[in-house]
Amino acid sequence: QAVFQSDIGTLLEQVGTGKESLSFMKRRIRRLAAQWASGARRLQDKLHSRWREQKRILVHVGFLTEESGDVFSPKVLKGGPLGEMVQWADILTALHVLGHEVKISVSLKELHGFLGVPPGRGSCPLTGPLPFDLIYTDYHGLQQMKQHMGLSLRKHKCHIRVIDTFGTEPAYNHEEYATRHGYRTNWGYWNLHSQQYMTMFPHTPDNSFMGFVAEELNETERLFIQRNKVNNMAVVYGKDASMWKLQGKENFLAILNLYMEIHGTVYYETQRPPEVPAFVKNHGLLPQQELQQLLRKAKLFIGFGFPYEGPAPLEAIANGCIFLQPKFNPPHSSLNHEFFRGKPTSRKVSSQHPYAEQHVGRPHVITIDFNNTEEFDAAIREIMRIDVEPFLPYEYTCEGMLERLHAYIQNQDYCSPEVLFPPVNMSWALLGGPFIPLANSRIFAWSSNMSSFSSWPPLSALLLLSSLQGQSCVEACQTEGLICEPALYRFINIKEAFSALDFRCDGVESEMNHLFPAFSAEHAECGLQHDPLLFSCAGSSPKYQRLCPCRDYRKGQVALCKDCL
Ligand code: U2F
Repeated sequence: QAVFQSDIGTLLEQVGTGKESLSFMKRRIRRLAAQWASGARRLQDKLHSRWREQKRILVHVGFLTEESGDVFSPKVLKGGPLGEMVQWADILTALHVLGHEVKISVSLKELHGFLGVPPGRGSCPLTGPLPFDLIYTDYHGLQQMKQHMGLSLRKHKCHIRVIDTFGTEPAYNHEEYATRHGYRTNWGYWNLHSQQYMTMFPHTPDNSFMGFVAEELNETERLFIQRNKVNNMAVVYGKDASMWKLQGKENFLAILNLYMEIHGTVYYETQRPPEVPAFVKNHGLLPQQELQQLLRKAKLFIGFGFPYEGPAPLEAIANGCIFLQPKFNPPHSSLNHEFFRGKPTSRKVSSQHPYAEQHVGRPHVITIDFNNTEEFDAAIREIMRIDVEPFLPYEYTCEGMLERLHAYIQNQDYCSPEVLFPPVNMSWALLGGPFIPLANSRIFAWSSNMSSFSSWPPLSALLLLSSLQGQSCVEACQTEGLICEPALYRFINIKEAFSALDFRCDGVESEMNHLFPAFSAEHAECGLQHDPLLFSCAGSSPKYQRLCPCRDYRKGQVALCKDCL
């Protein structure tokens, strides 16, 4: 049984030393320890001391290994990316606090040691059982495991979870399909279940949302912040001078400067970086704790378009700032933007921080066209005028992250073969299928009279609907206030789903197509998905109306359905 633990001493010992990245992670773990402990207490109460299985977990942080080049560690104090380190520190803490048996590896040598693979002999299959129930790693780590575990990786890969910042879509993950249909990238094609990829934000329901945490405030801090907000103080998002290079920046910085005192936290060695105008008060790169203090005073946190989808805007909003960011029109994606090129997703990024735009929104987040001077000017004046309270979505609190990770660890299972295949029930033919219509809608629920199949999320969460032509299942579920749930696809990948939705099929084909199950009106053809690894919420075509498995979600915790805990 797993027992919640609030003492982080043993975790800190395990994280090791010798790299700036590890020191950064340890400082963060220490700083947030009390917050994790109280999150754990609240979750424990909520779960009423339910039995939780203790898992043996290996965390292999591939991008920090020397063997992958470790480009991040030397830049920790120089304005390089910290988002990944923030997330790994939080994952480690969450696993530890949940009471699992965690081993940490940041080198090939440690990886070999933990897996029991003899070192230095190239690809050497792991004989015997895997000594872990779960392995959290990243794309670099996956590559290393392939090289050093050889074929045995295939046998054990259902135990692997890949921390993948921006997400991987099923069409890119499926090796054969990706190669045949132009979705092959340097990263994808591992033939995992798409939900084995875990992202930093809930970018796509095809992957599991792992997340991280931001600082939580107590009542005294909240009051202090509200009393001490400086209405004309702005902090610019961007710790590296290159992030200040946005075209047209002079224009809107000049406007901002008319109204507000502008602060920056841009790394510099000896002199002010030329990209940062003289009227900006640059503090240099700050330790996380000091950045929080600055954000507590500031009213505005303003992004220039890069970095994409980082943690800092959530920290700013949690400290009572308004986040002002540019809208991207057209949206940025791997098809049109260098940064995303080669990433295994075609997701359209509609602003610098789509999560902030879509899941938080006004008054905490204002997303506008920065080239429109009048709109920009009006936004600044509005920001100075309105009062906003500090806000942190539940899913980014310690309790929220612990709750989500607990649910994944106890319920997600990619090892048993039945997670792939549709249920078969002889009596459906007589009863017309397992779907029953909800009153006054085109949505169908799973009939509870039908024999129960084991599933997580449970079948009680399943709601079947069809998309419009040209619409993805992400969008179709969203328009009904629901979320697409790929784990439930196997239940709607049956002929009976087409009849429930009143699609008259002249023919039924089973094909490898990431848009299937779907109906083609032109040919009155119904297409079932041939390969369950291709079940995909993302993807659309004007030719098809897709069949979508949707579910509800908990307020502030989009990863979990109401019956999921
Ligand atoms: C994102 O990475 P970044 O590291 O650029 O993300 P940020 O949002 O800037 O913030 C990461 C952390 O840096 C901290 C801050 C955040 O928690 O508290 N920090 C700080 O300690 N001192 C400072 O002066 C300023 C910030 C994203 F997370 C990555 O996944 C992407 O690879 C990257 C590129 O899009 O953007």
